[in-house]
Amino acid sequence: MNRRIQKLLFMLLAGLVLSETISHGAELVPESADAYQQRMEWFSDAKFGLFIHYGVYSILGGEWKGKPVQKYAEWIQRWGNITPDEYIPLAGDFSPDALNADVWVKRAKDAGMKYMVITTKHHEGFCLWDSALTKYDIGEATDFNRDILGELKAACDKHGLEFGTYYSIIDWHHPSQRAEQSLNQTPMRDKEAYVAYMKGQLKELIDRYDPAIMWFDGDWTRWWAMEDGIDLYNYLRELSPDMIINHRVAKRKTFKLDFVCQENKSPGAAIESIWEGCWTVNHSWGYKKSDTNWKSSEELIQKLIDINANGGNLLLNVGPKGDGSWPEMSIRQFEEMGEWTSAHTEALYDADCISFLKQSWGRVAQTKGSAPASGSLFLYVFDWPRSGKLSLQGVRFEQADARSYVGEEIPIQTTTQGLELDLSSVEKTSHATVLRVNYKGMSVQSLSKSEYQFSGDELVLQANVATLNGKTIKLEKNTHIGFWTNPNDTAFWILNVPAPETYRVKALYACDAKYAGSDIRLMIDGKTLSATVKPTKNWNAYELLDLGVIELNQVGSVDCTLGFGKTRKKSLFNLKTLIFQPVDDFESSVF
Ligand code: FHN
Repeated sequence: MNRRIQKLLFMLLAGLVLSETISHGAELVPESADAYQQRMEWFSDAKFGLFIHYGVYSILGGEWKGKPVQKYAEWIQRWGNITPDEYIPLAGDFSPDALNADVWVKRAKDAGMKYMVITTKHHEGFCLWDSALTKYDIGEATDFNRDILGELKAACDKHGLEFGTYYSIIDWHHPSQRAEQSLNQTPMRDKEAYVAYMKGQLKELIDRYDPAIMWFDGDWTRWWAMEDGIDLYNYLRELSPDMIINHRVAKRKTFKLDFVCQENKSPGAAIESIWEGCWTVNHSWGYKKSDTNWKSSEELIQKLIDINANGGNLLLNVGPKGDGSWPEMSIRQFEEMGEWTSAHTEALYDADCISFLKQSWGRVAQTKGSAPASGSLFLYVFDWPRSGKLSLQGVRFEQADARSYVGEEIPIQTTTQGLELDLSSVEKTSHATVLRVNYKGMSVQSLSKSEYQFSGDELVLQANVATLNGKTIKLEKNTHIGFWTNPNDTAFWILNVPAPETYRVKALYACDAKYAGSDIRLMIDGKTLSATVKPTKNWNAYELLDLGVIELNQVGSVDCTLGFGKTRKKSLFNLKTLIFQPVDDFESSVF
């Protein structure tokens, strides 16, 4: 059994998960640890899934009246200030004639995916199935007479994928929330009626399509409380006892069952829940013509390995065009991912998280069934060592041998650090080379204490993804930004905000006493945070510097620029990471 499941089971048995939930005034239906484990088993082994954002917004492709609208395309109604009178009739143009469910699902299967989740109703409120509870759906608001969810479910059954349905708690179309002029406010006028509507629709989805996952979103809205989520969770568990529900059914910051979703971010370590990372292949979730911010296949493959090595599944998104065809780039990304995954099925599906083994050159996992007494490790090499010698650090073996993925022996040497593999005769594979180490008697040599223990809820900006502007500033050893000496030097990131929230911002930095004392200034979304750099022991001793609290009240991307403030010493600091920790007692004032 995988370590994170063991831990979660322990928590369940100890009543920890339950007591946390009960303190919010509602009680979860009881479920034994064994039953929970069984229900989650396929999901824990799945590793890779397909996310589809598809709705009326897909027709617009992120443009309104001929002009691109900022941010996520599925939010166009809001960011384009489109009134309901203008938006609702657009559904009449929804005619996905090019949607071929078999082709969609086959693409996912060939990429290595084991499940899919499709937006059956996103925030816009349009339903992709013919619901008896609204006319704003594919059955009545369009002339398109196909049951696309039924077709996708059948294609998933045929190709052996699990079928999941996304359902937004926020609904900009339902009369309880519809705003008259714009969407700057989404009030709640009749919660009882809306909850009954949701329950009725969710029952329809379950009765018709028997989804393996019910994937919620929009839980941050002020009128949706923890007890509402628990009540809905219980209702669904009764309707479909084997179905898996994501934690956004309640309040994502507190509720951890059945699994936790990390959006466009990776925790960088295993977390104490079963989890999934959902990621876009460019920037927007819904199809956006102007969004050319495509991730490379290498980035996507390494993301999959990274998430899996930390015990999560990758749910990778595609935003099909209005007619149901996929953007060419997504098709190519999927094909290229499939080339790697089909050549490495064992390294993908037979691997378990062993996240204490952190290596600078890539990731490590263990084969299922491995134990400290004997087993084997997969090494996923992202950065090929220039010396040709790969150092596996922090671990000792009584006996070990190393092999290439196809079984050729690799010379090894035991060092004070761990094991050194001589890769001179090993052929490099594009995107990530997989090696194996078979061992007897593995012991962890040193658990190097990291400067910051991530809880998994933070947003993180790493040094190596910053755009650096200025004369002297540069990225050193791929780990930190240094040589920050010129007053105009700045680091720039785009931060993805998954839900409106207040964050405490901290910098993981080092600064020798001789240089400390500059002011730093962080500009985010038109707001500014500042702090004065305090000395740390030396240039390599990293500590946390508190920059204060900031409210980010919109979903999507915001610009972050970091540089010198008023007071300037010879150097600013060395910076590894900017960490955004959600502040607990925040309630969104926008939604
Ligand atoms: O607002 C949505 C967004 O449009 C998208 O659906 C993502 C996917 O996880 N979820 C929300 C933001 O958290």
